[in-house]
Amino acid sequence: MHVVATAGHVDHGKSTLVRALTGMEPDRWAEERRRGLTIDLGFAWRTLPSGRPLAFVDVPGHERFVTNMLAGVGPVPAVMMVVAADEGWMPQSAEHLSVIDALGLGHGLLVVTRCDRADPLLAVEEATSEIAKTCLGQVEAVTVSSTTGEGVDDLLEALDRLVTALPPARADEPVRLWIDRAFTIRGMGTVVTGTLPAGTVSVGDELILAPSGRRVRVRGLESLKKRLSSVSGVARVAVNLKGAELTDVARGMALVSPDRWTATSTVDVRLRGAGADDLGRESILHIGSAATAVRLRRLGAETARLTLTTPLPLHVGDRAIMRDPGSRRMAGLTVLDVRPPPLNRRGAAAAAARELAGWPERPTGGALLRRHGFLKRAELAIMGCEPEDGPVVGDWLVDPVRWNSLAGELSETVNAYADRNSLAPGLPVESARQLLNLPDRRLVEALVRPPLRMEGGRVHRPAAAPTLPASLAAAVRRLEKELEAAPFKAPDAAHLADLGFTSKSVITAARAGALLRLAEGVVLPVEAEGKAVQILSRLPQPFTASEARSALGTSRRVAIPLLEYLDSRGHTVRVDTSTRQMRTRTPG
Ligand SMILES: Nc1nc2c(ncn2[C@@H]2O[C@H](COP(=O)(O)OP(=O)(O)O)[C@@H](O)[C@H]2O)c(=O)[nH]1
Ligand SMILES: [Mg+2]
Repeated sequence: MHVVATAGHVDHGKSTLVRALTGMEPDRWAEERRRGLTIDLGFAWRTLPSGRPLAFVDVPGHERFVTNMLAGVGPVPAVMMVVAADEGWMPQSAEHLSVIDALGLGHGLLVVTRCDRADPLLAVEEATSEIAKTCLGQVEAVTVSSTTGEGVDDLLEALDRLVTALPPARADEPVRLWIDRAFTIRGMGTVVTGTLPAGTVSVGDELILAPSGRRVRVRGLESLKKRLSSVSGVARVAVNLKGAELTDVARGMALVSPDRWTATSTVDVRLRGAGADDLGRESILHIGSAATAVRLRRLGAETARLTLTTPLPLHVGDRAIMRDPGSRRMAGLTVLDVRPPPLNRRGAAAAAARELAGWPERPTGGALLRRHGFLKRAELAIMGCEPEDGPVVGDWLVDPVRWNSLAGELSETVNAYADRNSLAPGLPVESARQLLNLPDRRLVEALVRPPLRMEGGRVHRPAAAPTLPASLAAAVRRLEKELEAAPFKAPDAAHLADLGFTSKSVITAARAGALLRLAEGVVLPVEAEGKAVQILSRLPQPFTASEARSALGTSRRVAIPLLEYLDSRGHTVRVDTSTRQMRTRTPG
């Protein structure tokens, strides 16, 4: 099934058109029929010439009911923009089109109605050029008269073409059914309806009512008045709920899959559209059928942190609308983070803005990991992201750059502890966890790499290294100094001698952990290991030895044994004969 919403100025013939197309009455309320005015959403459906069922969500055009319009269009993937031939482009046509544009709806049709009253040519031209400026782009235009029936068959053909072009919805996505109606049916109990954009709902499923978190069960299901045992999006569905009274449910709430969503009241977003700069600190956030007051704190030119009055089940990548009902200013937004870190420190807002500025339109798991450092696999799923790579420890996913710098911090922390407590047997793991601000002790344990070691629940540094003879220590310092700017330009044999090394003293210094001896005569300072991991983590993965060589700014003589050393230390892993990748993938 497919679902299409109407849009357009009041009295331009949207409801009459839906009636002409379906033979059903979209204006459900007596008051609507008495006043000849759509106030709330209407629902109707029919079978297209191709045999496919198509449902319509008819929205009110009057500006007073724009919240209802937004609730109807919010979860729907395609629209029918309606303009009357005898009135042409009007303010509400423009406002509805901005809503469509802000939501990023990419599929639609132009229908010029009331063609028996006026030549549609001008209205078609005007509307086509307005629509072309938005994400709908060039749309097909159909002219009809709902009273004479002229053009209705052409419109049905055009609707068939429109739905054929829609990208298929995925049946395995997590369910989020925004509720647009709730009522009771005698003998059945509570029923809610909505447009299911993707995912599958089946009789017997347990779902969560957001934002309350109440667990409910699907007792029965209907779509287009047919009883079904299972429905996949896109579809209009009516769900008979067990575990909820009518007073527990309302428009704007959502039924969601357990463990796949979090109801959040703080989000970081990217704003877009002409109205974005003029939005005040208070406005209304509209997504799906929900509308809630939000406070806006600007981070950067395009990014902001929103605090929601009512928590909503949101995923990163969600598109929504911010609208100020007073000034009617409006902007579209994309959700970037649903669990943003607090902005406590000075300069935290500016840092967040810099960080988010580079994020892709649909945030990736890598970007979220870079920001949060560590996330459990399940947390990433709840945020709306599939992890790109396997967990590092238990079910923890880790940002590779952060992970690498933590290894250094752990070693410093352990050394500092040992210096202060010369008699104590190593730093307790729990203390290390707290000092490094890690969420799980297992992460500390995984960070312990030679020369550090774990013993008796404590992290120990190596037994006091044999101190190097002063002349050798001086040679090591000269090497370090010389390679400060070019850490992978290992000196050749003659130059090593100039620095004060002999082939024997190189081995002594390497054993003491004062330098890295990668191969006969190939020597680097110990910091080279961490620096190499950092640089290689930023390469597109996997990479070849020669890509690694040029990123490290060195020669094959150094690159090949260095890569083999990194393999042996577990930083890199061979993918095939010519490529390697980091064990934890590149963020981004
Ligand atoms: N002559 C004529 N009148 C129409 C046509 N379509 C709608 N109307 C009339 O236009 C008025 C507004 O129609 P309605 O469907 O309620 O508009 P909506 O507010 O966009 O839903 C009503 O009086 C309709 O009878 C049409 O194709 N031809
Ligand atoms: Mg109407």
